[in-house]
Amino acid sequence: MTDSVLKGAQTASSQEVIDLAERVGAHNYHPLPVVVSTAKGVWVEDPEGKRYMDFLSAYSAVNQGHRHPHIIGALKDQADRCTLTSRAFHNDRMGEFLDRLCTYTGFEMALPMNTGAEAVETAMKMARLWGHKVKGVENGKQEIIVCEENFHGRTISIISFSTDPEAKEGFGPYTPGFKVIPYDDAGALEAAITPNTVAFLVEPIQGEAGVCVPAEGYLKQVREICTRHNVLMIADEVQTGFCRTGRKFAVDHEDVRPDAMCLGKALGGGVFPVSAVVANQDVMGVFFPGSHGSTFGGNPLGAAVAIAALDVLDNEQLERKSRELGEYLREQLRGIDCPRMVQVRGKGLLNAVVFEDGFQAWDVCVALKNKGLLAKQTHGNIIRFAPPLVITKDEVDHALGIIRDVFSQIS
Ligand code: IF1
Repeated sequence: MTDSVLKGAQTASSQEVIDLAERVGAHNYHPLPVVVSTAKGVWVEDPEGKRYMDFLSAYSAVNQGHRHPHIIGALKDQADRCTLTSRAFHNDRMGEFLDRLCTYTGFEMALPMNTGAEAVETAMKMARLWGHKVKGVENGKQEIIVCEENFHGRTISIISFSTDPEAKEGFGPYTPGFKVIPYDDAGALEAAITPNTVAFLVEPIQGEAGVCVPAEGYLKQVREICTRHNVLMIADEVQTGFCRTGRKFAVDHEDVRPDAMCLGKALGGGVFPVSAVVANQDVMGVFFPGSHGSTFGGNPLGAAVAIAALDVLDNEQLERKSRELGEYLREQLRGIDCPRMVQVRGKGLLNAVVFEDGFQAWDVCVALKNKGLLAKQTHGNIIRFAPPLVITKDEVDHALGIIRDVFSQIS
């Protein structure tokens, strides 16, 4: 899997790499003690040549697998032509990219950004402007409703409505204009809406919360309530989008059309940060020149990569693979004899194994790593299993062998 040229180039040991990063890097993460130096498909390799299966997929940014040849080809091709123009000029790839994205999502317009958090910020600005200009809410009074245990990114405005103390405490003053309600509770949404409510921002499956799948019918009820009160339903599909959950988008499981979707992660095919908001003209039409933007948003390199990333989803039938292999993976995980495991949940290849309250899964993740599988715990007692969607059934079986091995040792 490793290109021979790269092999010689990497000389530092894993420990040296970790020590250097710990010394000069801000300590805003606590990663597993593993260094990835090369990667292909489902597999990654450390500087010592040990191979691991990637069951995190960069938090679902690598749905198409590491270094997919079609995407890398598009990246190299475009790198040889033009990489950045800014939006002061047109580039010859952005329109084609947004057209492909609109076709893929079924929306009329798209606004390109770079990271998921920027897509969420963009959607919230769009909702506030729409609320003012179209719904007639006085500027400064617009309210956006969000859910407890949400994760939408790391900007000041986004963490202002986080309910995770680690993400929020100490970063005040906070941005006003948000109301927090329980997740998976349509009644709470209805009760929270006022004449000033412009939008409900929701993850169709909550990722960071531990892959929390709402009750069937929740998103349909949300859609109905938002429509009745003239409130925008904004789905954050940054993590759940692009076939991760076994449908193109997680809202598709309930055949729900939100008014806007925030997209990111896998839109960049695991190689380049590309994000976007999609909506119809009646909502996105509120933007005018000067109202929003980004130096890198819509850049031709990202556009070329995103087009190729969308190609791969279709060409390799990743929607179907994600659905079928996800069902198989959950069924097999449920069959593992491990008394401290209390639940296996998820959709498609976005899955979590929940252990008893108070269980510390860090050691389990280290044991999985030592046997050749990379996964990360969340909330201490939950382990996410979310491999690239290009994984084969044989590879899933190989992973299950490692997981069975490790889980059966848990006392
Ligand atoms: C970190 C979790 C995943 C997201 C949703 C927007 C964003 C994210 C639904 C922002 C980002 C990340 C970022 C990463 C950890 C992570 C994560 F553990 F927090 F929940 F994916 F599982 N909306 N999710 O999940 O996108 O700006 O990062 O591109 O450490 O922040 P971004």
